[in-house]
Amino acid sequence: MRRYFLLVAVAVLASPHSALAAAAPDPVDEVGFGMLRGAVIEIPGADNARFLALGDRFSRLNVYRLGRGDDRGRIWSSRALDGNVQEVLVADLDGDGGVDHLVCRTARRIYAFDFRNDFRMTFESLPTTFQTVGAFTVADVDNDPQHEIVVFADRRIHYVDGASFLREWSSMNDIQVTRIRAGDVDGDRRAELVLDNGQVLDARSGRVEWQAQSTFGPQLGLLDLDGDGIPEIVTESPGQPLRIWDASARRELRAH
Ligand SMILES: [Ca+2]
Ligand SMILES: [Ca+2]
Ligand SMILES: [Ca+2]
Ligand SMILES: [Ca+2]
Repeated sequence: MRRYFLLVAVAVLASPHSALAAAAPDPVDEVGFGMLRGAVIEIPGADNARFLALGDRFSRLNVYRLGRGDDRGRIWSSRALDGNVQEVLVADLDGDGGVDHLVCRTARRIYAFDFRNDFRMTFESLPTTFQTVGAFTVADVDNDPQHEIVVFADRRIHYVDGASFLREWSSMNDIQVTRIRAGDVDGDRRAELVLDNGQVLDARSGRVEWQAQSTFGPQLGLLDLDGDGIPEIVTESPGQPLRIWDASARRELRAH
């Protein structure tokens, strides 16, 4: 049966120390429980059930059905991956408008699971593909309709095609990144990569479009707060208040 996952707000389940976890934009609804990382997802259909995809301390990725009653509980568990799950995203890899995959990373590898086909693993990066994987996101960053897995690994940013899973592009210069998000943050109908180091890159060329006055920090999300169709960059650092940045105006919108 063909099923679609939609994203839901995760305020109830979000880690209480992270306001961004509740405010994270499509396609990311992150949650964290201590060292465990996951994402909340929803399958519209017969009962609009909600599910939680969450890594565990045994290096598996699990999907739990949420709710009350006897039908809640774990519905799927991966085999042991190469290290604990560090990030999980729900993604529309084929670019048809409906999400279809869980994509996750460990410290060394990227994995993709097709939840429309019993969570079949469709991609696993090889140890020769990347040695260390520090961040990733999923976005359409080029001219083909499928979305790309944007991977920060081995000091470079790489694009992995979401249909062929071939590496299509790698950046030239060494950088250090702990978080990547992607979206059209300036309204020019081209995707940008937003890095926690405060840089906004044109996704197709890798060129730096804007360097913010300070770093964005490890909690990084894109959210259209004013409803103009262009997401703002929302950032949060430990012990710091939420900050909001407008990449089209190239400035911070407010600071408390
Ligand atoms: Ca899709
Ligand atoms: Ca594409
Ligand atoms: Ca843009
Ligand atoms: Ca906006």
